[in-house]
Amino acid sequence: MSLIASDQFRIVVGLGKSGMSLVRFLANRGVSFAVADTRENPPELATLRRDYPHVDVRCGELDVEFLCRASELYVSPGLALATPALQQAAARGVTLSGDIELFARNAKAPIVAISGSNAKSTVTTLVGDMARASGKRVAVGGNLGTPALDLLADNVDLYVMELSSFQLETTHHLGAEVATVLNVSEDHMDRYSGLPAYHLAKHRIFRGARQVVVNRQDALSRPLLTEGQPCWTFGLNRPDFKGFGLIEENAEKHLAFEFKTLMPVSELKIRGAHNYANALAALALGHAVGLPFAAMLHTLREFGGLEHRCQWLRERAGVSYYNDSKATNVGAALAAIEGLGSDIDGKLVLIAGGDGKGADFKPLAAPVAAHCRAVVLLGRDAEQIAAVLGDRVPLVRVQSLEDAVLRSAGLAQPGDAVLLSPACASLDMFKNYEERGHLFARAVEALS
Ligand code: UMA
Ligand code: ADP
Repeated sequence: MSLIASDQFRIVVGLGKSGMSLVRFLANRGVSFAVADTRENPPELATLRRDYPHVDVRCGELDVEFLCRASELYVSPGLALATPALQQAAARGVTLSGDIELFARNAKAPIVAISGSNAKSTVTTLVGDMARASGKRVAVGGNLGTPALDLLADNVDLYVMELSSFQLETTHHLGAEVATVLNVSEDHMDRYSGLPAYHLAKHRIFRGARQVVVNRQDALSRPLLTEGQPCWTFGLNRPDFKGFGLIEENAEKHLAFEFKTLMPVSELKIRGAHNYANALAALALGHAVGLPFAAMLHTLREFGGLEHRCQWLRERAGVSYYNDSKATNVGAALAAIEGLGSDIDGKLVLIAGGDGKGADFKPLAAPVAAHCRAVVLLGRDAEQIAAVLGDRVPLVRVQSLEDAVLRSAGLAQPGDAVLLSPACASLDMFKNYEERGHLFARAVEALS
């Protein structure tokens, strides 16, 4: 039974994927609603007009008087809550919510809720696969793939949800069975006043959580307030009670729980220390919801990683090529440069640059100096990266990704790796990070 009173009027603000899922949800439950979008031609407009021709849609600048006709606005994660029209509506008593809030009110199965600056998709996919291998009927989505409301169904045993800070801003009470913020580093600084505001948004994930999972090596992942819930931890150091970590045995690193080893890391297909942390986080979340170790370890042995995340493409003339197009912030690029840089015999030729989203690139300087033979820069904020790198390594400027691949192939020596890990969003030059990754892979394939 829906918890929505159908005598009240709602407005869906933003008609992208999540807006369209809200439209389906509200229409199916007979709730009266309208739609607004600041864009003249939002992506789902044609679908809405075809499937719901009677729904009132207002495109273009938001009209506060119109918004104030609603008791509750369901705001797209793509729209900042600081948008003046939304703030004016809120000041006049209209509640600002989002699709995840509605999802939480209506989900009948336990929720595994996963946020963090990086590794969300990898860990969400892993936990989903682990649950499936354990025989659970599992629904996986949220910021990753299928919008949350489209996952609601009666025959689901477990929801595994990737949640962004944008989605959490409009979520008032999630009530997850287990929640985690995997790590916190700067991202989306074009939308937040600073790291504290971004951190606060992410920590809304813990509201009403029955259990929490914390990264022992990232203090910012720890809930600010706890209510005495069970707290599981993960980290790359030795674990303790309720902890997942690494134990060295017979000169080999093993994934471990408390004081017992589970399996050697050499059995994982995904490489690099950051991926050991991801495997441990997934084990902690899975264990919290009662998944058996045998199924979870089987999944870890099978999982080859996601496309565009430090994905090996090919070897040519002794040089390996990696697509890490999903590294859309500095923290992700650092993990790739340090993880891959210390895993290979040679050096990295790094391809970076794009839309920096207001980030501070300084943390790149030391790892680039330690691991890179050269850096090939492209995109809008290339010069900002160049400014922090100075003359530590040779810098090459290019105008296209194809050119970046050609120049990198010329610079790399046998034993080296060419790594696309931009530390930036792709939107200044490409449709999205997937398009950037695919074009990179095509250019790499085209190398003679
Ligand atoms: N926009 C406007 N006016 C509006 C509404 C949106 O200009 O009235 C613009 C904004 O620039 C916004 C963009 O359109 O960024 C996309 O908004 P949308 O409402 O069309 O987005 P959806 O298609 O509903 O996609 C959203 C998430 N997008 C964002 O948070 C920006 C998707 O995450 C998510 O998969 C989807 O809901 C389903 O839940 C994408 C994403 O980039 C993958 N997320 C960020 C990230 O991972 O870093 C947080
Ligand atoms: P998200 O969904 O949070 O963006 P992904 O799993 O898609 O996370 O990975 C995004 C990027 O973060 C990839 O480029 C990947 O190399 C990097 N990454 C993966 N795991 C970690 C980690 N534990 N810490 C930091 N960066 C990571």
